[in-house]
Amino acid sequence: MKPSEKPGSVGAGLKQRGVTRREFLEFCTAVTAMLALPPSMAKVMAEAISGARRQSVIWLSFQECTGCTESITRSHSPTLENLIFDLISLDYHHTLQAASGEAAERARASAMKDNEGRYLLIVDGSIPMGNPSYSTIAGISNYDMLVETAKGAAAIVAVGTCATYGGLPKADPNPTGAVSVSDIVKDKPIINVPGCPPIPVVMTGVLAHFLTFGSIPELDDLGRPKSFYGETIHDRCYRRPFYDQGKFAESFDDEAARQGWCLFKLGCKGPVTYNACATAKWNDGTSFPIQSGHGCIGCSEPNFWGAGPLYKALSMPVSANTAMLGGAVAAGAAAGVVITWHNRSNKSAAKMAHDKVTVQELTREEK
Ligand code: FSX
Repeated sequence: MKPSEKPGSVGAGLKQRGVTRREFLEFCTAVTAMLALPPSMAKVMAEAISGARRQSVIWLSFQECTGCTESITRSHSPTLENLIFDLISLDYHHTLQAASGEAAERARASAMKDNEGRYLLIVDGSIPMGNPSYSTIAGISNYDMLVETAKGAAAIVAVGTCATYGGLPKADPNPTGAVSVSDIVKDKPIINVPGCPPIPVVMTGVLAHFLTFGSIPELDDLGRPKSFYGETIHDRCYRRPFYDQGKFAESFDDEAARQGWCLFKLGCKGPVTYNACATAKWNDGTSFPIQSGHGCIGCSEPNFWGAGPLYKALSMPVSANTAMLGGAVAAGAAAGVVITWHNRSNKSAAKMAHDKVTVQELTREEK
């Protein structure tokens, strides 16, 4: 009997639900494309996943707004339904599970016992260290629940900026003493999937990678998967040609904004924000904030909320181009080109080294 035919395997479950091999292969092709893997990996992924047992997943939610769960329910490739029913066994999730109270806690305890060392722990929300009673579940503090559940996990996925860096709860003055998952757990592989909330297909793509390879994807120095966080929003933004030409909207309702010019001067944080919004987009690939007329607010970067005003331009181009554009459009365009050249050379060097470019570095170069 092939592994994919064994009772309890994902393959057997797919067959039972009437999913054909061809359909599953198509699904795997979409996922490999999303993960920037070679097309040949689709077959490997199909074999690996269908022969495996459904992955036990425990999802803990701490100090957060439930935006991350809201977001994952919008996943289109794979859909949440695919994941829950076909690929994983979501053994604990406050918002999505049917069980409540003691039954829910029993489900967490038995998933931990039955899958010791093998289950995947997903965490959204930050952990309050100021006082254990600031946030509790079933009378257990967030800290205690995290430490207890992390112990037997194979790996941890911190989803959302709250879990990855502290996020909104950690914003000054950080009244609860909020910290991130990696501030507490030091002895487990942690994949950071920041964003407030994160892009749905990025969350599910990370899960699909783990299911296929049984390992975590290649991460950058902030623990983020390089396949999704390797480039800035600015690098892939469709308004980028306007930036390069020095064409900027000055207000949200001016003619330049109507023409779709660059939103940099209105505070767009795209140049220093690493995420896949411009390519993966949202709502089944429909759009992303910049496409709907608002600059990127940098929600997937550390210190989001504490990094400065949302509507103030990042650095020099505001004053440089204001002066130059006042005199001549051509001069403004030239400024854009020069700035772009500096930023690009910085970024390509950083990319080669898999380093990050910071606001400070861009500011320094552009002065
Ligand atoms: Fe935080 Fe997520 Fe922002 Fe909200 O769970 S990342 S506040 S979208 O909900 O944690």
